[in-house]
Amino acid sequence: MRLSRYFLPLLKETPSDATIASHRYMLRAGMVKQDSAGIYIWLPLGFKVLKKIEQIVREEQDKAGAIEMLMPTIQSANHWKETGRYDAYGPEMLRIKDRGDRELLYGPTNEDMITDMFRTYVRSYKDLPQCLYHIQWKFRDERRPRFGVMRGREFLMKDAYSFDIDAEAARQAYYRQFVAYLNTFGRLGLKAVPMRADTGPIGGDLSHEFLILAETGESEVFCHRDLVDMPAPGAVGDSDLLSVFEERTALYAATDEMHDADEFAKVPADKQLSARGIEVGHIFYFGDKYSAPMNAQVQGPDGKTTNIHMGSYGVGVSRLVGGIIEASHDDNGIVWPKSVTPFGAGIINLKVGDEAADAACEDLYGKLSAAGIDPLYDDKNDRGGQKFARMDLIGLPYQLVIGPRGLKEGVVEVKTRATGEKQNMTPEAAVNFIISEYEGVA
Ligand code: 5CA
Repeated sequence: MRLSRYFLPLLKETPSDATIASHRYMLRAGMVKQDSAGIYIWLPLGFKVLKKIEQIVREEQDKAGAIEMLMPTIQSANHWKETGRYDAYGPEMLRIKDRGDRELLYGPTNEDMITDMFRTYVRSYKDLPQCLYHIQWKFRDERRPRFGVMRGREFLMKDAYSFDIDAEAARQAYYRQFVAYLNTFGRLGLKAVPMRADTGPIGGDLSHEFLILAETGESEVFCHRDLVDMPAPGAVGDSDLLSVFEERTALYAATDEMHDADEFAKVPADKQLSARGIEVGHIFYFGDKYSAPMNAQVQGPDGKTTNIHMGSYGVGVSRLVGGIIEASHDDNGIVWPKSVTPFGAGIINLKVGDEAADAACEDLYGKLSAAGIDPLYDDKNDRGGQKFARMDLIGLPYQLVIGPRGLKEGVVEVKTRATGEKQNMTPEAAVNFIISEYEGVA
């Protein structure tokens, strides 16, 4: 992409209502624009990151055997009346009436709808287990939308739903999603810690939240320090799911609501970590909380009908855009992990109109594009300082700086955004360096 042709509306001033880094940088870098409280327009740069995160979440769900589908944003109130949640959910639910006075709502989550769908088709244990997911916009009329996309009213969520014959099988489904979450957050460059959590309006008796630690997080958390740096487990076979789950949950970790001070006191003092965190995922096992009132039953091998055992598994896809920035930024702007960066590298032409600089930039732009690096070429006629600040703000992992002076020596400058390290190399070496840096990033 050529910057001169792109739509990147950067802000010079920090908007006064943006109190945390991710919110400030998302506005300043032209990623989002607030349309009304908690509702955002995703501008091209922000949308690109959102799509990359969504794709990683999707790939890890697919690897875990979940199957993608799509449910509508607008739901009939009838499903919710059947489960008793229509009244229970309260003012967070946006209730709508159509022209025929029928009660509808903008879905805050989909347990009720998917349970209704599932019971329509599935009657036998032979059709289980099953796990279905979608990545769809949700609406919750939050009392205090804040921190930009982190606590929005309209937000993008991945929500998966598992269906099993009994509690044991359902727990296995839970462990499988638990492991998929560790791998998903690992690929996003995050250290997300699973913690025992309250189930809130979703219900159930087994639940974990995945939190990334950040001073600006809304949740208060308590955990064993060693949990924070545990690497993602990678591919885990069915027979090893439980042991990964047990390994991760053996050490103390709980959110505020589930915190047990006496248990926490048993953690060695130098390993006790009390911190703030951002909840980026939340998983639930709730058995027949929805299937019982909705009569979602299957016939077992013994001919008896039983309620389907269910769980649900959410990832805050749009919240993650902010969460990743909270975890990875400095005073100059965002520092994108390679897996979700909106462009692979920036090319800065220090003297647009100079024949040698223009030709070198075009050549680098063509080569990096052909290699799938998706570069952003700053071909605008601005001052160098402005170009450097802009490129630092939007946070691409690598910057190639090309000017007539360097070219006379046969070199361009390669800057690594995260470390600030600068190296001079020939244009060919720069292209190879960047290609090699992206090897293995999936
Ligand atoms: N049905 C279940 C799981 S599918 C559910 O709705 N879980 S949840 O309420 O915990 O939401 C799942 C994830 O969505 C949360 O972990 C969080 O990352 C994200 N999320 C929740 N509310 C918001 C919000 N107001 N703004 C942005 N993201 C949110």
